Amino acid sequence: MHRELVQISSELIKALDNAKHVVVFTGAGVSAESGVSTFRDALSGLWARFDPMQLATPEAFLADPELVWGWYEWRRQLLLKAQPNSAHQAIVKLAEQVPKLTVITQNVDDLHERAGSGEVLHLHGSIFKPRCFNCAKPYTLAEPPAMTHEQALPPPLCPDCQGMIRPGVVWFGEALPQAEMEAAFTAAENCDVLLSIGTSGVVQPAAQIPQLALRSGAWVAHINPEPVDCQHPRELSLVGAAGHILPLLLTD
Ligand code: BV8
Repeated sequence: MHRELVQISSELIKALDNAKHVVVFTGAGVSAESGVSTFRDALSGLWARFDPMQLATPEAFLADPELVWGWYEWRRQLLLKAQPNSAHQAIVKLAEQVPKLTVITQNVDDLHERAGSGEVLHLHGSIFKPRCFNCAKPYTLAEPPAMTHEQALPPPLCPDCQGMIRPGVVWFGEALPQAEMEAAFTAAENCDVLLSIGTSGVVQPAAQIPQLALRSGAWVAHINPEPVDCQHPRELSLVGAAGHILPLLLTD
């Protein structure tokens, strides 16, 4: 039988056992085993010819609101059908095993919350919190239209000012929410262990968080099927899927 051995250093286990504050920093990979395509997976259907970086911008939305709104509604509909996976559940269990755990996510889904994580710092907003592009008033979405196929959709209009409703996410070129960013950076500076789970570490300024924790004296473990190049004795790459690796880090 093929036994997949994941070398989890005894120092990391000791650091976790002694940790007073653990930070979990997640990217799209933590939702991959829920069937949610990661941000860099090829886009499908109508949007296949686009790079997500091109679509996830205010310029793209203003240029073609129906194309961009349709993409988000398609993603929202898929997310409503997705379930949290064993990685999300292991993070909830970890929170019961350490004195303090802070969850920071780049994801716009609500799978951490649906698994049972309490406060989640969303650095890139939420696909479930749309607002008016013009007056920023929050908008309550009805159930997504039954999109039988990937299609462009006209965004709803704001009941107050008739502006277009936009997804409640942070687009490229937009500032991250100040309060969440400050809380995330403070947590990274004050934690003993940071688990960086399922992120390609490309998007700034979120990508600075693991290095900030490292510089502040924490252990940093990257959990990813792709090995992550580590430059520091307290930085480790645990190669594998989050849903497989995270349960290994829990005490019984
Ligand atoms: C800003 C919401 C300034 C939208 C997203 C400095 C240097 C270079 C560039 C910049 C810089 N500063 C700013 C920039 C520009 C830009 C940027 O970073 N560009 C990069 C890409 C070149 N940043 C910005 O524009 C940011 N804004 O800085 O504003 C400013 C200040 C003041 C005033 C005005 C402006 C805003 C960035 C936010 C963009 N929005 N999301 C949406 O979702 O539609 S980012 C988007 O990418 C998602 O949130 C996603 O989470 C995120 C990052 O991607 P990952 O999560 O890492 O996902 P990815 O697919 O890349 O990787 C998945 C990983 O999982 C892989 O490694 C894979 O191996 C792994 N995996 C797969 N399966 C599993 C797994 N891991 C574990 N288990 C598995 N089973």
